[in-house]
Amino acid sequence: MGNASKARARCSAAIVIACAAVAGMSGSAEAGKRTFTILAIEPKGGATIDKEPFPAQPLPTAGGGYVVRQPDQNGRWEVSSYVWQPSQIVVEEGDEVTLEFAGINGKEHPTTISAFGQTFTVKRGALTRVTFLADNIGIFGFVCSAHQPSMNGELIVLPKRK
Ligand SMILES: [Cu+2]
Repeated sequence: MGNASKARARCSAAIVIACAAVAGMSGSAEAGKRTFTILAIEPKGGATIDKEPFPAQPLPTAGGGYVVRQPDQNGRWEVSSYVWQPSQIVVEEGDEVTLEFAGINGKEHPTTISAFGQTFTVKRGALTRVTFLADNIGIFGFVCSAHQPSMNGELIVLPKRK
């Protein structure tokens, strides 16, 4: 096979993969019922001051979304942040959306999805399930008021494909 033929073969293989991905998307959307699991988690990192100095400009902790621990007696300092994982959910207009929030880190997360009239508290070790009709197109927040500015998610509602 010449170089041009090889290039064509690679190209058509890429197109097949792309088409399969699109077909998969429409397949999952056909049912109109979409369910997602969203974890409340707290990634954490740290070091000792002999290896890395404590940050001169530490993270903004006032809203509770970031936690900074000053160096302890051994010189160890830590930073963490409360986040939703994943923090973006994509659905289509008209889908019946179920979000299952799982509390992993943090005692509780008072949460609102104001665009869809949902207010609830996600507790550690529990699943909090909300179901609603995505009847508005746009980008809508799911927000934990206890952990700002980091614990914000977006529900993206796309126009329904014809
Ligand atoms: Cu929270």
